[in-house]
Amino acid sequence: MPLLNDLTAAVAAGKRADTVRLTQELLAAGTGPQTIVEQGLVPGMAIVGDQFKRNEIFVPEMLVAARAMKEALKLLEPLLASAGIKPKYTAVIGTVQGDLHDIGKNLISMMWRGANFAVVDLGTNVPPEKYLAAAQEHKAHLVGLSALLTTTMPAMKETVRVLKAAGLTHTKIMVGGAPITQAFADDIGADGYAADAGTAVDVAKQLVAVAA
Ligand code: B1M
Repeated sequence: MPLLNDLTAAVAAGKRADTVRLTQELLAAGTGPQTIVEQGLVPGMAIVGDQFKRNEIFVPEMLVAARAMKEALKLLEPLLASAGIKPKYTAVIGTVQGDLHDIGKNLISMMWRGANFAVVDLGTNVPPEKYLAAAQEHKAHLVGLSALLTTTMPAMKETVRVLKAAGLTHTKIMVGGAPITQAFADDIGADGYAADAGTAVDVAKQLVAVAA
């Protein structure tokens, strides 16, 4: 549908006013809110994620696109809620204990929302027990840990240990952040690792597909 394609392009370009207008036009034309999310907004954020992975765009452009999507979601969320439609997968995310950096974590959170995950953001300086409680409470398919300091990498390791020890069978753990590598992720027993926000969406989708 041309309007859905226009919406995808508007989100990818971070055009907030166009994104809202096209969402309103699609609703007025009788398009369901779920279709608008899945076939209009989510593909737009997927384009942004791919461009970011290829270094064609940078953090500011991603933030602008995510804000455009957020404005459209404000219109759609009440309609989705009243129709009882929820995202299929839930993710919990936070920056590990002792670490106050949240710009990267917020980007991942926005990109996961853009991929139609329900995201519970625990903020920064999150102790292992808080991740565990949130994963249990929200029956999370995915728990995301971010760390920006070499000094907080042990907190990431401890969080993975606590989550694994709890035996959450359908919850996968994904880690990332500037000092984190695939080798470290493997070493601490995480289920997945991503180096950037675009890859974090691909890895999240792979992990939940296995967990579900
Ligand atoms: Co801090 N800081 N900082 N800092 N800071 C770094 C990380 C540092 C490398 C700077 C430096 O020395 N060159 C250094 C760490 C050195 C090290 O550990 N080896 C450092 C330090 C030392 C500190 C303090 C200790 C400084 C001090 O007080 N002496 C202190 C620590 C406070 C604390 O956390 N307890 C501190 C404080 C701060 C500010 C508060 C001033 C501020 C944070 C503001 C905020 O986040 N709200 C800050 C900032 C801004 C930085 C730099 C400049 C930028 C970090 C950033 O936001 N990058 C950083 C130096 C740098 O990176 N150039 C630095 C942009 C962001 C989009 O990237 O977070 O890497 P990033 O996220 C990426 C990927 O890593 C990945 O995807 C994201 C998007 O591509 N990713 C994931 C991240 N999380 C992921 C999770 C995933 C998957 C992928 O799955 C779940």
